[in-house]
Amino acid sequence: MKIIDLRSDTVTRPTPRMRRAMAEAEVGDDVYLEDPTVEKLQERAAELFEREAALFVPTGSMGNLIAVKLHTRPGDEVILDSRSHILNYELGSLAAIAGVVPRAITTVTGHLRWPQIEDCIRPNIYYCAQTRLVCLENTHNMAGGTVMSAKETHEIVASAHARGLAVHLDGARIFNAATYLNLPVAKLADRCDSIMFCLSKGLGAPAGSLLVASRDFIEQARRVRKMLGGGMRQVGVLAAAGLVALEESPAKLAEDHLNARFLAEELLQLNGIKLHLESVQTNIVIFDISGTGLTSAELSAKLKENGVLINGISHTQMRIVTHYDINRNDCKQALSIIRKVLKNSQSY
Ligand code: TLP
Repeated sequence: MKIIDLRSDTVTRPTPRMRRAMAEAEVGDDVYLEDPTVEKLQERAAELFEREAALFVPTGSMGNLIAVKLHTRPGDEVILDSRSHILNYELGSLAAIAGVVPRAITTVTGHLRWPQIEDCIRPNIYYCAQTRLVCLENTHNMAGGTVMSAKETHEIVASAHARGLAVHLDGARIFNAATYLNLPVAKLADRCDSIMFCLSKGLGAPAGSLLVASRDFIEQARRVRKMLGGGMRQVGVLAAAGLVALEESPAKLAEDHLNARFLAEELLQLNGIKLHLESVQTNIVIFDISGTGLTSAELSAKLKENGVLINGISHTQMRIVTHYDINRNDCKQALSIIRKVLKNSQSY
């Protein structure tokens, strides 16, 4: 049975070109700063974001944690959206390891606005924790892959800097946002003090993320990465796939977005399914199944029996993520299986 895996864009397998590049990669010990392929990837990332330097990190979570740790001191406050990845899916590492207090703001689109942020800044009184950092997420995963515009980012960064706050961008899927807006990623990162982006989401590399910032920040980040156990050795084999991903994958994202849109429009026709089409901007579709009488765990299990993998994100909500291993036919097939499974369970 063919498996159609719509759980995440992290499930992609390396392309033939990536595999060849990995096999042929020139490598060295990166802890000694001697891996030429890692150096090349870091230079390329810095160049794409028009920044001084970049650091290859094993995961997006580690990249985010290093940034939070460097921008703050224990006891400081960090403002972020209540559904952000940093707050919800990184094991509370910002509190457990960086020692900071998250100040979560509830938003509709996943994207913070400056007035909301400003309201949460702590006064400069000795008995108050001090607000040091704002974390943005573009695209916003749990809001359904929604995009923050360059203008909105610019407004927040300019205002945050004027108040002495740093801004970190969780840009795990920043290339999807750039595709949606038809802008270079550098424009979307604006003057954010640090940016993390993932090679292993829509760009399809097997592993790895980059932290991009000033040279000084990246020097410090290298120390924290080592402290967290993230100093890797002949890791050029992964960086080589990352370089290919940066070259060949951004152009493929538009198709993932069209497939997500197609799936969303078709899902909306089904009894018991609700979703907000306006939030389907990139490669993620979040939909509500309360009207089907099934829980997401039940529907997920029934779909799995039929070769379609879709995870729940709550009892009543599920998430589909499109990626380059999914084509339009896979989408059509997945839809017909969803229709069949729903029909069978609703006729009971
Ligand atoms: N997201 C994964 C899961 O952890 C939910 C996914 O399947 O979407 N920032 C954002 C916005 C992310 O979506 C993710 C991963 C990360 C950071 C963390 O990246 P990794 O998995 O490399 O630590």
